[in-house]
Amino acid sequence: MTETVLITGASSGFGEACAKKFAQPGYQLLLTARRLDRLENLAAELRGKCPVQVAKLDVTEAGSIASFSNTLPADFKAVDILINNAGLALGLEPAQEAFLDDWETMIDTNIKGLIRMTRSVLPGMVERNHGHIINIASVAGSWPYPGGNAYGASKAFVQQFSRNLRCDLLGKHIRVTNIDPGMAETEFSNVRMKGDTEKADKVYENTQPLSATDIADIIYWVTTVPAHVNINTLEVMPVCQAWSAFAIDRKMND
Ligand code: NDP
Ligand code: 8X3
Repeated sequence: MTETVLITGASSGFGEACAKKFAQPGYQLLLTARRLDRLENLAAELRGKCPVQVAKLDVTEAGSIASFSNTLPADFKAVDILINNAGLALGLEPAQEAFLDDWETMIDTNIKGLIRMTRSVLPGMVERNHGHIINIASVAGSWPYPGGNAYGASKAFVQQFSRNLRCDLLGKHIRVTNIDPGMAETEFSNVRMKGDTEKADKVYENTQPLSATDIADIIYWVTTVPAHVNINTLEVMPVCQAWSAFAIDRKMND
């Protein structure tokens, strides 16, 4: 049976690496993002390996998701694996200085986009009693850090939404997996630093971060364990990353 894999945010980073990983016999790919030119180039590269469809889709626009679903070719309508990957961080300012627009964009993309995609695909999975939803959250959803404010909170939503989906889907052959990557070198920091390449490069300076391929390999693996096995959540960091001691201010009472 050919599995249809729908990937959001397939134009770079984890999404693009997932497209390359799943591009093999037994799969067909639905690649979505806002940058259609990138998707078309990727599809041209992968079409020799498996069937690929691309669609411009902005997860922050409900209409974009509806028109995408309505225009899918009949043989691509039954999604077996949904990789809810589209997402972003904007800024690292402390909460009192952060831009409300940035917070709203993160919420619209990381939370509302992800639940819209899920709501659009899930009824079909339930009807067919078959499917796997993979939500990309982050270590930032579990562990606070300065400037993580709305980004981390949006990823905490994804983690709990993933667990709650499992409760609602009990009794169905539908799996839900939450993936929490740590520091990975993609376009993520460029987006977060709003195009300041120097600042973005500093994030990875003198480290060996995770690569997009590392994450794609993990995502592929969680879909290939036996059908009765559900990987609920998987947190992964590069070896060079760990936690730090509690921060304690010793000057406040001076
Ligand atoms: P990239 O910036 O390389 O990729 C992000 C992808 O999301 C792009 O393909 C982009 O496509 C897409 N995207 C952004 N906004 C929208 C939107 N409104 N509608 C549709 N697609 C959108 O970063 P990563 O690959 O690193 O990020 C992928 C996911 O992984 C994100 O959810 C991120 O939060 C998460 N993550 C990343 C980590 C890291 O260190 N890199 C660690 C932990 C989690 P386009 O612009 O073409 O629409
Ligand atoms: C991205 C990982 O640590 O930069 O979600 O927030 S981190």
